[in-house]
Amino acid sequence: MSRAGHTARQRRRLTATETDFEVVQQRALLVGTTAATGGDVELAEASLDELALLAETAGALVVHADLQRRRAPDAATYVGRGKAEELAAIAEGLDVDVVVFDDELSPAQQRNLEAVFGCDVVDRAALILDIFAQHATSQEGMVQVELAQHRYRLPRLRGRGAQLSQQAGGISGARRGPGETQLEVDRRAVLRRVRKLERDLATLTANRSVQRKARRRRGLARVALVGYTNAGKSTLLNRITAAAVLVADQLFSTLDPTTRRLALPGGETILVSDTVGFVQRLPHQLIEAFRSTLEEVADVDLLVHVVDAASADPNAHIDAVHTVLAEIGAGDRPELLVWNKADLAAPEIVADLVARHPGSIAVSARTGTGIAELVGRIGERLRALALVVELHVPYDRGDVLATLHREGEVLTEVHDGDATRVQARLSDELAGRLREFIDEPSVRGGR
Ligand SMILES: Nc1nc2c(ncn2[C@@H]2O[C@H](COP(=O)(O)OP(=O)(O)OP(=O)(O)O)[C@@H](O)[C@H]2O)c(=O)[nH]1
Ligand SMILES: [Mg+2]
Repeated sequence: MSRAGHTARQRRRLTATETDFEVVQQRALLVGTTAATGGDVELAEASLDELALLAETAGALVVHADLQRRRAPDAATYVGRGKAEELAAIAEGLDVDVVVFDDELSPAQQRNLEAVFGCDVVDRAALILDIFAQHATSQEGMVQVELAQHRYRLPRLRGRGAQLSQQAGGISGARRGPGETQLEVDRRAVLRRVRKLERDLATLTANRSVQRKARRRRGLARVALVGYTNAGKSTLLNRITAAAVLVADQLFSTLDPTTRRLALPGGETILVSDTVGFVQRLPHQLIEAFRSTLEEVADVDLLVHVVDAASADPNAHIDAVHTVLAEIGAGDRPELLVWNKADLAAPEIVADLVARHPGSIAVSARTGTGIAELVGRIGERLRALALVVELHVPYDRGDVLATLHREGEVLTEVHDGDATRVQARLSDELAGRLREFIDEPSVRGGR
């Protein structure tokens, strides 16, 4: 056991006895490698920055971050034993309580690394699950997070059990030690809990779909604010609906979708939902567990994709969001790209972002700049989505097809002769841009 482990424990004990209510921040050391990003150094750096933000959101103090160039993870210790020992010395010197790896660790790697470091070792998925657990407030959110945590831990139980059994039996290869029996008991208990949670979730999901049907019957158009975590979705919803949605400067402050009514200048009422923020490499256990919540997104008429214009790499955030959207079956929804925090970013950068993404709009949820225009644009996009046009897209214009899929709603796509015939709902603005490909007079089609 290293000194770092002891001091951490002592510090926790001191807190409990001497200063009852003080919360001690865990001191965290972060480890990233290029193995997690297919060798790409820049991506690995961005991912490590994001990990630091995640660690801080979880309440930790990041005291050191280490990026290692590595082609592939080491099977036993992820970074290689020599490197792990070197990092353990740094961790001891900095009095580290927890080491966070920016990738998924196998149960064996995690166990071996804990032995080397003499303190807690967690991976990116465990950290994100932790944050979700801290922030879930609704019944459904809490059930979903607990389910994801159990699914994450189940395969790791076996690792721990094997270790216990080896300690108890003392002979490697002894498969039926007392630890193994305890392991089976533990596994059964967890599986029982998982099945109960799945039943609870099924009931809650059924309620949700009843609510959704009722909304549909009322015939209101539906819009969802989606985007990378901390992009300003909740602030923007507050701004455009004057709704009392929780706004906080932390990641994942919204775990439960909040839906608000919004009156458009034209007089029609629509529904706008806030959603959980996305990050790169969201643990698949979480996506599974949150599927019912996220499915609502696959069902809306228009996605308002909020991007932090002041972030270091907005395009990486956009890609991460598109990946999650595709995973939950919402990749085909029409999207309105909104550059938020225009007050923070340099004006020329904002202008460049808007120019590079035709149809996008810049706003500031904080100052209110561009909000009226955004509301107008949402109304226009929704009305125009009822406009059905036929297009003739030559085979060498994959870019036009991509635009149609991203900004319009493609209804049918037939390949004939030298072109693709597409029937799609488009906004007036997009129809104007693609005028040369439109070959049928527009018709109004109801939804
Ligand atoms: N300067 C500036 N800050 C903003 C703007 N919009 C939001 N913020 C701030 O950004 C932080 C995150 O805002 P939220 O609205 O909680 O972001 P979110 O996208 O809902 O985040 P999650 O729900 O945690 O994924 C808060 O501190 C907001 O005050 C803006 O236009 N300008
Ligand atoms: Mg939010």
